[in-house]
Amino acid sequence: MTQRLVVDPITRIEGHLRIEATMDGSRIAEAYSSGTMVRGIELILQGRDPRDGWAFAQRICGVCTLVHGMASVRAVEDALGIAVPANAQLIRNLMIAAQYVHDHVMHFYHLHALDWVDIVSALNADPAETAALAQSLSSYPKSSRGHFADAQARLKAFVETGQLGIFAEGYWGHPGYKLPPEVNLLAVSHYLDALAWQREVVQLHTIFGGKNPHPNFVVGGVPLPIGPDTDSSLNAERLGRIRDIVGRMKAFVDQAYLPDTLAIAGFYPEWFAQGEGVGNFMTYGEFPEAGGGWMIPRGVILDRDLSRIHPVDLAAESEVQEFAAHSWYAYGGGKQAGLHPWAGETKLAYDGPKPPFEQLEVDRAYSWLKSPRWQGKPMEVGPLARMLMLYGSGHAQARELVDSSLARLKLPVTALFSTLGRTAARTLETKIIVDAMGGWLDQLVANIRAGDIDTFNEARWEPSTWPAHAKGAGAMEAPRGALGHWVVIDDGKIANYQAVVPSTWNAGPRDVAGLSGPYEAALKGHVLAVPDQPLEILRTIHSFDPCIACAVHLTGAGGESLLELKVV
Ligand code: NFE
Ligand code: MG
Repeated sequence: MTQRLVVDPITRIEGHLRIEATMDGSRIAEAYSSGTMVRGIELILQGRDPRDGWAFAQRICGVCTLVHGMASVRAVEDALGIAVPANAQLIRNLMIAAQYVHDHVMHFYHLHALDWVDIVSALNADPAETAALAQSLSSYPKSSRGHFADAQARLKAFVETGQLGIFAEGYWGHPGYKLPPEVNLLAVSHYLDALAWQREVVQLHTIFGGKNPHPNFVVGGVPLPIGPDTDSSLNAERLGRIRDIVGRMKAFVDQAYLPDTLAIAGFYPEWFAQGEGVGNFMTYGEFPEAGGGWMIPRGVILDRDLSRIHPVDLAAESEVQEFAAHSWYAYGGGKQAGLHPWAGETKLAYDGPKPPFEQLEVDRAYSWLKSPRWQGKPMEVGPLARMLMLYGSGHAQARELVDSSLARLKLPVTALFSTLGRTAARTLETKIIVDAMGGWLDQLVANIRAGDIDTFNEARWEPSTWPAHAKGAGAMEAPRGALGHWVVIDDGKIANYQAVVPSTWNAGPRDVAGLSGPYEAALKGHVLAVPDQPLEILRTIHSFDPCIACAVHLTGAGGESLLELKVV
C-alpha cells in the first residue's frame, strides 16, 4: 500500500471532505478528493408535486440557502412553459445577489482568511499603526485605534484563557504566513465586524422571502404581493429598508472586502502562480435581463482561451453528463456510462473499505460525489469561471476591475489561473453584483410606480393544464458555480430529479478516463513546507469554497441504514 498524506476532515468548509495525496518528497504527486457523506434528496423528491419540489430541494444546503429553491422552480417553470413576471424576476435577482454578497464575504473572512492571516500574530500588532494602515486603505468607519485595540483585547482574552475555541487547531506560526502583525489585526477585526454585518444583510431575504435561511419561493413568481400598507406585502416602508440593506452591503464590500482582498493578496504573489486546476471553465448564466440573456453570460472556455466562448445546451444529451466510475453508486447498468441528468440515477452502492480505514481505494470507488463532465471534459465552475466569462465577453466593469487589480499587484492576466486568482475573482464579482443591486431595485420601484404590481403568473398553476409528460432544466449560478436541476414530470408528479451541483463539478473524483476534476488537478505539484501542517492544501481547497453538503446531495453510522431513504 502506498503511503499517503490524509487530511480528513478539511475544516472551515460546509460538509465532509477528505483529501488524500501521494507524495514525492514534500511535493504532491497525485491528489484524491472524496466526499465522505451521502444524502438522498434527489430520491426524496421522487413522486412529489413539482410545485413543492423547491421546498425539499432547498434543504440540500444551509450555506447557499436559496439557490436550490431557485434552481428547482426554474426547472419546473422550464418543464411547464411558465413565464415569470418582471417584478418577480427583479425580486429574485435581488435575493440571489444578496446570497452572493453574504456568502462571499462570509467565505472570505470566516472560512478562507485564516489560511493567510495568522491570528496569533495579530496579538503583537500596534493598534495605532493598524489604524493608520486601515485609514490608508479605505474610508471604512471602524478604523480607529480604539476599535483595533478592542478587537485585539477580545482576541487576547481568548488566547490567555487557553480557549482559542474555533481557532484552536490552526497552523499559527507556520512559515507560510507572511502578513505583518498589523495586517493580521486588521483582518481579525474585520472578521468580527463581518459577523455582525451578516445579521443585517440577511434581512433582505426575510423581507422578500419571509425568512433566512431558506426563504420562500413559488413556481411562477415570488410568493410576495406588492401592496400599499399591509403587514404581509411589499410596501414603501419595506422597500426603504431594502434600499438601506443594499447600501450596507455595498459599503462593506467597497470599504472592507475589496481593499482587504487586495492588501492580503499583495503579500502572497507566489499563490498567483499555482493551484490552477483543469484550465476549462463553465457558466450557466445568471441575472436574467429584461430583453433576454444574462448579466453573466452562459458558456464554456476551453484551455484558458478567453477569445472563444462555446455555447452550452442543458437539454443536449451529449453535453452535461455525470459519470460514477469512481463513485459509490450503481450506475447506468455499469460503471462506464455517462448519463445526462434527465436519465440520471441515484443508486447508492458503497463498496469501499469499512470505516475507520487508513486510506481510500482510489483505483476503485472513493467518493459519494459523481464526476460531472461537459462533452466529456472536466470543468471548473464558480467565481473564476464567471469573471473569465465576463472578461472574455468584454464586460466593461469586469475588465476595469481585473485590469486595475492586477496592475496594482503587478501581475499579468494569466495570474487569474491560480489559487489567489480564484479568491480575487470571488471578491471582484461581488463588487460587480452588489453594484448591480441598486439598478434592479430602481427598476422594481419604477414598475410599481407605473402601476405594475404583478409578482405571480398563475396561468399554469393547476395540474390539469399540464401535459402528461414534461421535462425541464433549471439553471442558475450559485455562489460556488453553475448549478443545474433536471426534472422529469409524469402525470403531475416528479418521476426523476437530478441536481448537478457546483461543488460536484469542482470536487468530484476521477472520471472513467482517469481525468481529475479541479480540486485534484489544482493540488498536484504543491510543495508542503511542513508536511504535518498542510496549510498549502487548505489554501487551494478553500479557494474553491467547498460545499460538500451540496455536492452529495442522514449520515448513518453504518451504510445500511441509508437505504431507508428510498421509501420516504
Ligand atoms: Ni451548499 Fe452550493 C453553492 C450550490 S455548492 S453551497 O454555491 O449549489 O457547490
Ligand atoms: Mg446529483
